[in-house]
Amino acid sequence: MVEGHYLASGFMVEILDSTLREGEQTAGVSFNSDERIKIATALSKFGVDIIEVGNPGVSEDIKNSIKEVSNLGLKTPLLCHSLATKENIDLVAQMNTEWIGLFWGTSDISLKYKFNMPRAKALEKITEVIEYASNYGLKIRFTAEDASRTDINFLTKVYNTAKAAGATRGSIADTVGNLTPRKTSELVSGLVKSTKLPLHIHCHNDLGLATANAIAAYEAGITLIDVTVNGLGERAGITTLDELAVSLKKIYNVKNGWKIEMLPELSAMVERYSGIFNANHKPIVGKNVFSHKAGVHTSAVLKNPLTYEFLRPEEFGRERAILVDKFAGTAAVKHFTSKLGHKANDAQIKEIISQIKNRNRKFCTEFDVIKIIENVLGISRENTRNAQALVFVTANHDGYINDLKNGFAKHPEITNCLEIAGEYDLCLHAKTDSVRKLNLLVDKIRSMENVQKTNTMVILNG
Ligand code: HCA
Ligand code: CU
Repeated sequence: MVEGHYLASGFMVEILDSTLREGEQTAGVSFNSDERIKIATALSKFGVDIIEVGNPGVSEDIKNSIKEVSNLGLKTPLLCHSLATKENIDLVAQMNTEWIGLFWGTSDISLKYKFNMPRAKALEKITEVIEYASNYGLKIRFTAEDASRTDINFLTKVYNTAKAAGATRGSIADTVGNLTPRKTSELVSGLVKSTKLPLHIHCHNDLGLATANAIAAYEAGITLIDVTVNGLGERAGITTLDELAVSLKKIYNVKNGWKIEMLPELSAMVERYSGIFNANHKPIVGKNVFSHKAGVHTSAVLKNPLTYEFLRPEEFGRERAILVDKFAGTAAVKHFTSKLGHKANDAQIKEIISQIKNRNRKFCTEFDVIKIIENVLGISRENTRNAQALVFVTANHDGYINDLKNGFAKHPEITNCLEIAGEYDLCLHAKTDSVRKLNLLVDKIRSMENVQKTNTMVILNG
């Protein structure tokens, strides 16, 4: 079980990223060559230890893209996934990757319903394909598929058979996501003792436990953990790169040189290429995860962010937000008012809070708050003929950026539209002659077809 000393030991562990293999098995996802190259390059820069690039046997375009990625000469070793067939192994051997990942279902359910094969026959098959692949000089990761539902004695035999046939590493696949942290811990520590192969783990997220199980495997001495960016994969996906890497760094103090500051950018890139977007409260990269809302929280965070933050936004190139709406208290409203460049006395702050709390609308937006503050303070922006904002926009998919740009260009109140790199695709400059019009314009942009998400910053002086 979990040993206390592991918690502080910071021992290193490897990460294999499978966004380009498991990730592309997500419903509705297909990467093109250019996207594969960009994802692989970014993963290598981030510092994963192995990149699983796909199975060249799936389609001609995947085969060609794998070749292109392998021709990049990245410093990170590449692995091709392969069925346990000679044809597929022959194909992988042409891809010029260091690793091949072979897999065979070992649970009784797999043996009976997928292969109709007794255990002894499965061991023969595993030996045969591993020997065949080692003739090509490939490093072999052998995965016991559905390992987490495989009889433990047989599973041990499987890995030892794989080792005897020439496998370099073994992998424990929790193919249907039935493990728990405690079961993972017992399974991994048992297998680390009973097999001679360095072991990997591949945790599916059917119960939302994929990251917790991967962490339990780390504590129990696993050599490598499989992940995907944004947790993509079959059904509910697998362990998420950002959550795993940041947990290992922050809780276990591991010494791996992962560039965690790249995570938001990597996540945004994969969101765009996959068309699968994260929830706003997705850990680490979600839009809201460095925002503080309730009065009790914001007043404490303004004194010291440590009060309600374990992770610091600066570590990821992100910013903390102090939100102001009906939950806000004195500290947040004072903070916001002074950010606007205004001074307010206690009575005015009280009045502002009261108006915010008693607004008879479902939401109180930043624009509404500005309006209330300026009304209470007797400052009128309504007639300044100068209400401006920067609106950052992410398109649903790369292909829609131009359509959006063309749409925005027709809009006289959008005075500039720039394509930008990173989480957002476009930055718009919007200029109107009243806050009300600006508010309407931003609402319109938000509801436009192919706009995935927006972030609006009101220009205070300019
Ligand atoms: C699959 C199943 C797999 C294989 C893992 C591996 C699993 O989609 O082929 O080969 O390491 O979860 O068991 O992803
Ligand atoms: Cu899988």
